[in-house]
Amino acid sequence: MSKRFYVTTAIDYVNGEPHVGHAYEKVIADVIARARRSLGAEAFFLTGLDEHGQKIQQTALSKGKSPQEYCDELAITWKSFAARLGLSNDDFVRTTEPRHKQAVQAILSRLHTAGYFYKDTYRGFYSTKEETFLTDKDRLPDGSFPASYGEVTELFEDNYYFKLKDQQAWLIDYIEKNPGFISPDHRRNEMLGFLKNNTLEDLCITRPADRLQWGIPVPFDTNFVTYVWFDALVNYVSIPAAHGDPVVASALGSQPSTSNPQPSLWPADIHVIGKDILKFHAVYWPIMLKAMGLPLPKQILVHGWWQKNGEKLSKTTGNIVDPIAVIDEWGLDAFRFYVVRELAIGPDGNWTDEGFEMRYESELAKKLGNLLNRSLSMLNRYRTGITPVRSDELAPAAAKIVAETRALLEQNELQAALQSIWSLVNHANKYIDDTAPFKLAKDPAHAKRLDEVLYNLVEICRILAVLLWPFLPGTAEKMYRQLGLNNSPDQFAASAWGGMPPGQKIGDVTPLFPIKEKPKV
Ligand code: ME8
Repeated sequence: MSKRFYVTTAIDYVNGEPHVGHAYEKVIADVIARARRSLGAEAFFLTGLDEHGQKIQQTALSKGKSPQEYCDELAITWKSFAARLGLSNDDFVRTTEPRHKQAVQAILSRLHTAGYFYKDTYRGFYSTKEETFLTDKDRLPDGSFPASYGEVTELFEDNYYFKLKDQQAWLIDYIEKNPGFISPDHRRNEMLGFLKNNTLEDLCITRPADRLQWGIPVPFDTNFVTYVWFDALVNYVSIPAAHGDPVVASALGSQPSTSNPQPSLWPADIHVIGKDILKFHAVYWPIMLKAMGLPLPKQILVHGWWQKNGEKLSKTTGNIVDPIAVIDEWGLDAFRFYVVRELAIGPDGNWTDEGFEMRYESELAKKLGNLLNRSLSMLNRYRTGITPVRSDELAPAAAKIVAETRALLEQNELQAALQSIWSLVNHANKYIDDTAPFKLAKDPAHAKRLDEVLYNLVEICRILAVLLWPFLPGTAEKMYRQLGLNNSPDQFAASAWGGMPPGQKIGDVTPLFPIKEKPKV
């Protein structure tokens, strides 16, 4: 049975504030999913929310709500955030849903029966804020724990542990033999360094129910709930299982749907995550999967973190970027463009309002917007808005950039793909300057040459819409409407030269990215 291309994001903590870092990650995954669909693959894009844990329980109770009520309210904000980002996700997982909880419990039962877990008593320190146990290695030189852990309490409690000690050697071997498994390379090296220089501690996969009720009950011992990370990571397979994925169903011991057999999703093609949660994805998750008898994801794609004006994002200091405010003011595609164009997937990025406005004005309004506007206005003025006969003058230049963009999209080099697309924008703007259609229009003897130039310009605009669709879907659709085309530019194959039909009447011409008047000082 065929396999669908499957891309996921980290699932956000439901009690966090949606910020530019969350938005960036979701937009990158969306561009990847759309690019694959445009290239002809059947792609499935999953995002969602991480809803269990002590912090949620505490906050909900302090507000006089049940944790579920509290999560339900917050989930509305996050779902509308996803919609405002224009995400084309095929599903939205919430870890409090029965379909997810069932999968977590099935996995726990199977791994318990297979002897992967043991029970032991823990005595030591615990950070509720990070929901993690601390060791002496976590202490500062003065013996205290860093403030980032919040209040640290001493604990003495029983828990279940996942044996990790025997797992280190195969994982190192796997990462070494599969160079694309963790991308970019420096993150792969970071993980190899970690695995080679440390002995893995067994992973505590439960929390006692008398301390934490807001978690998935452990099926073989109801005195415990599941550790949030064990719960959260499973979303990547619980949703495929819910969609009838035969590979996951057999690992979970459930029956795949025979009435409506689905092409498999697992293994995921790409997990898009931020740099801070790499260890969970590159160490614990592969070990969990191997124990379940499931293949590993093909790639963990690790992005960097956004700052603003060179400083960490922080609600307390007010150093924030509110993606919704930016979208309200500048439009969704301007936001999507800036984050993908500004930051390659890997390094950290720095948001500046000046940088945003500069890219808006120069790259979107002046280069792309003006190209379409000038081309269509000239077609209106000189040819009553009717596309002339086909001419192939710019076909070789377009073909070269189309091929380059395709290769970059296939490698998820999104920033470079945008650079490549803008090289076609620049080429076409230079073509206007070089051929000077406004001069040609003055002399009827140049009518044929003017026809050629105008056809080449509208055809380049059409091809640009196709190339831009995964990044700026709304803009790409608008470009097609202005060109008078009724279909969607959502198929990469339409970037082949000659798609603009001669005799086509173009649509209404309006600026794609209006220049904002600056207040006078
Ligand atoms: O870690 N810039 O959730 P989360 C870029 N629930 N990305 C950022 C960022 C920033 N300033 N701040 C956060 C969790 N992120 C878990 C994930 S997955 C099974 C469970 C990224 O809400 C962060 O790196 O804290 C992560 O990939 C995502 O936002 C969600 O972070």
